[in-house]
Amino acid sequence: MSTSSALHPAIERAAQQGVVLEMQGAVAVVRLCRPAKRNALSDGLIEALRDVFQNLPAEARAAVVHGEGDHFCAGLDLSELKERDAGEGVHHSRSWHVALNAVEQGRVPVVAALHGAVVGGGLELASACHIRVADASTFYALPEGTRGIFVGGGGSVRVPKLIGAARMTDMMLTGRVYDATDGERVGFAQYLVEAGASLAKALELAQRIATNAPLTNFALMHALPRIAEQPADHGLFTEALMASIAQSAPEAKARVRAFLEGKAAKVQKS
Ligand code: 1HE
Repeated sequence: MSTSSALHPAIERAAQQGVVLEMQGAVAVVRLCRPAKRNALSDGLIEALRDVFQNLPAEARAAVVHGEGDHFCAGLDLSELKERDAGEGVHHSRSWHVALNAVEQGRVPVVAALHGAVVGGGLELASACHIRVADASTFYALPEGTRGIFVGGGGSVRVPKLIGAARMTDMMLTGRVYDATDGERVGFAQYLVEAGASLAKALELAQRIATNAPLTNFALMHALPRIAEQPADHGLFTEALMASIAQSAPEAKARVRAFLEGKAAKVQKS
């Protein structure tokens, strides 16, 4: 792994604030580096996450997010939960929305490598990623309910899309914690691996994603979520537009030709 000297100044600043980016080939590896506080997301860390994802190096084709230490992320830094009035609270929540939108709606697909606590705002961050790989130590919770607050980092929008509003309501009303196995069963993670193996698996997936045609990745990140929320007739129309744009790209033509000429991999049972 190498830290490129040509990184955007905002990325250099982010590293000082606790979010470190290192390039591994075409994969941007983004690490939350605040293990003593279980990677709790202070305002500085949220700003740094935003800056990193808004300024990814041009060569990045996929990204991985992971946390240093024993936990992925303990959520909002509760020590910063000061006496905010309603207006300040709205702006604080909106600052999270900007940062996590930069993750979800940025330039490249993002794979979250989860382990240990994935709680509160940490779960909101994980939910903004496109793929979640959990290891056996992972657990998921939304302690906002028991802390007398509410999700504010996009959780009420993104978490129900993964597990449904009923399960999220239960988590927040009762403080229910899902372990790694049940977390995968209900839809938090698409992959479950042995303890300590989530980063390696996430990197493997990101490296594969980085070889996709960029327009395909774009369609999956930006068209699919919108189509899923459109009325069926609108969705089918948007799909037709996106499909025609993707298949008209020279890269798509070359890939299809390679298959027809027997030069591309077949689909194989895993
Ligand atoms: C923190 C935080 C934090 C740890 N803010 N300082 N999130 C929560 O309610 C989760 C709170 N955290 C925990 O339940 C536990 O810390 C963990 C299960 C994540 C990890 O337990 P453990 O035993 O490994 O660590 P620890 O001893 O609890 O914490 C180590 C230190 O990190 C300790 O500080 P120290 O100075 O005493 O060493 C903790 O105070 C500190 N720490 N988590 C601040 N979250 C946009 S809205 C989102 C709303 C939310 O995310 S609410 C949910 C917040």
